[in-house]
Amino acid sequence: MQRSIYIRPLGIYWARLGTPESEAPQEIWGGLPLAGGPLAFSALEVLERAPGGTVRRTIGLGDLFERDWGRHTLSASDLIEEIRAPRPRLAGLSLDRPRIMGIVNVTPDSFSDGGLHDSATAAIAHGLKLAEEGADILDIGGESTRPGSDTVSVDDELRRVIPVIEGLRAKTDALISIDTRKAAVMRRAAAAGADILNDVSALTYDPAALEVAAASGLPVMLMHAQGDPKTMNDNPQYSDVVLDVFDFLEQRIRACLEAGIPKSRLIADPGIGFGKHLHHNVAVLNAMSLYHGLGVPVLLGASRKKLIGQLCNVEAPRDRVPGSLAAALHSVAQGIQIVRVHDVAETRQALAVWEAAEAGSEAGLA
Ligand code: YH5
Repeated sequence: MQRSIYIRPLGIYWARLGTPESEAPQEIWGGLPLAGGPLAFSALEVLERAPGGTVRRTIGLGDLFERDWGRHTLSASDLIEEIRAPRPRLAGLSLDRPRIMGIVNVTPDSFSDGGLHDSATAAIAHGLKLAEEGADILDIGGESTRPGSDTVSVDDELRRVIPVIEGLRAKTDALISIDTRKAAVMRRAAAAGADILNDVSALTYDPAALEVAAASGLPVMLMHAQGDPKTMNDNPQYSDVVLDVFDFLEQRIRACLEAGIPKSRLIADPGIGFGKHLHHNVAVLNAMSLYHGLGVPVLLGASRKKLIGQLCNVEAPRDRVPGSLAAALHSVAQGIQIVRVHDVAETRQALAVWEAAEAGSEAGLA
């Protein structure tokens, strides 16, 4: 079932009273808290699929309840509730402030750093450095899913990632996620101490993945992609990319619920760069707050990706850090809970200054 109406929080502003640790109830005038985080929203964009294209209207919060939405399956308060409800902890990590996931590539063709971290020792050292710089989660990936890349065998992927997970598990308290589409890698990574499964195919690539993920008891990051990495950016097609991505993620959340993975263990990610041209990526970035309507924490991974290069005319991924920071801050200002980045120290600095300026206090993230 595809829904015909979607709502997106707008008018998002800093509303936290007191410090992140304080238990004081939030009292917000003129808005509602956004996913239990430090932000609130005061208006809504209502998006409706229509024969001639999506119709978008901006309304005040009060208008939503006054209007008759009778022919729609979900009531206004149900829609709002998904956006408003605080998100539960993720593998023990509270999500009431933005969190940083640091990327640890263990691929010889590592796209963004020229394969500097292709040996386990180097990858472990890199992961520890990112943890020290303030990464809350370390994302270990042994299969390059860069556009155009070939698949990797299960054995090769296991040889790359398992020693790194074991090495990091022994040396850091940071959460460890495994970036894989393969059920066998998920199972072995969980046994080696991984805390989170991160699947760029949202558990669709490997027929066994849904069951293995459910049995692992671990949280799962579900990312949208259109097509396989090899060909995905050749000719992506959408009716409305922002809403099509929402529908896909909503369906995958439903599949997880049916397989016994509760919503409290799910994270949604619109998948920047995965089967999307520049205008698709920009549309998704622009509409990031829509995905709070899925009722789960939202993650963004735009770090050093091609869209940054296209927007800024920068060829080398390592020179795309400032643009990556802008994408991260834009998303965090829309209430996105986790940013997946290569440059942890830089991201942490940007977030600390953003938060201090928003809060008007020095007691921020740093
Ligand atoms: C993601 O967005 N991405 S692997 C091309 C680049 C730079 C980086 C230089 N795994 C995501 O990081 N998992 C990857 O051009 C991911 N979300 C989640 N959840 C691709 C990648 C990259 C690709």
